[in-house]
Amino acid sequence: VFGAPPAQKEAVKRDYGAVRKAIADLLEADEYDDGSFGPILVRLAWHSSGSYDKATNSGGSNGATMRFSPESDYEANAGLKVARDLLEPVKAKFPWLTYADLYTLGGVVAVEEMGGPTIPWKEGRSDMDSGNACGPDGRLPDASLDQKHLRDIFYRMGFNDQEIVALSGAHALGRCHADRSGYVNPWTFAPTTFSNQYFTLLRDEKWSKKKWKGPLQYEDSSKQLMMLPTDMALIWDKKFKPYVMEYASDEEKFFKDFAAAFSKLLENGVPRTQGEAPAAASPAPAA
Ligand code: DDH
Repeated sequence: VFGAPPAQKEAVKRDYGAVRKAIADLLEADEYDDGSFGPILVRLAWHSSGSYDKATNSGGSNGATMRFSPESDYEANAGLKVARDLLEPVKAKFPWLTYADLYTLGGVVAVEEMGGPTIPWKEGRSDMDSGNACGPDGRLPDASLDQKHLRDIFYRMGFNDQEIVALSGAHALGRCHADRSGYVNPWTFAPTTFSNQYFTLLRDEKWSKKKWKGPLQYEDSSKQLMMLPTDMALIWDKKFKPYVMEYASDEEKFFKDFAAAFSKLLENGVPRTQGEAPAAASPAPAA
């Protein structure tokens, strides 16, 4: 009996393992910053996603709208062109891959390659083809502000206090650049290793105001490290502080909570049919 021909097999095998490898191969760079593009890829994934507004279900990683003006020019996104340009050859090699999936997977691979936890991630984001869908400016946190601002920004995305502290632990990675944010220096002594060092330093170091003409930031006793006002808010606020102390003494707990919160961040606003989202990205219970 001759029935209909078997459904055409998808012409291109969507090999995400090969994509992950291509991203991992880009990370090491002796001449760049502290020797890795990992931190800036994490920041790209975060800023692509952190534009999410739960109330209106707008913004977020779906769409990869940061490729377009005005979002590409928002002050908070200064410097991220480095990360977007870095990923272009990966997009060229795998044309079926969306930018929105690439920008989020870039952060996931970077965290994992720098020694962090496995981050539940799933493909399925689509790309917008213009800047019409860019969220408004001002949805990302302003480092000069306080705990009230942190809560305004992150509650808007659907996060609770524990998740705010866990996500902030990403500042174990990377550094500030005077020409991008106005701030200088890294947060930790190992800025290309994912660890709980951000929390141990917040807990153990004596942080004082840096004496300089730049924006208010804090420095440790060696004067090599930094904290932003919003970082300091995590130990000054009595509800945030217990999580800082917990993550400083229990790196495994930090890794577990970071993986869940970062996965949720990258899922925010991504249209999914029920049961389709990666397991750990389901909403965390309220604190
Ligand atoms: Fe951040 N971040 N971030 N951050 N961030 C900067 C760099 C990096 C704030 C401000 C700054 C998160 C939260 C906050 C990373 C990841 C994450 C810089 C320096 C500023 C300023 C930029 C520059 O000069 O190049 C503020 C404020 C907050 C907050 O209020 C909570 C979160 C949630 C993440 C995350 O990934 C989950 C990373 C990585 C960097 C290092 C980038 C680099 O180039 O190195």
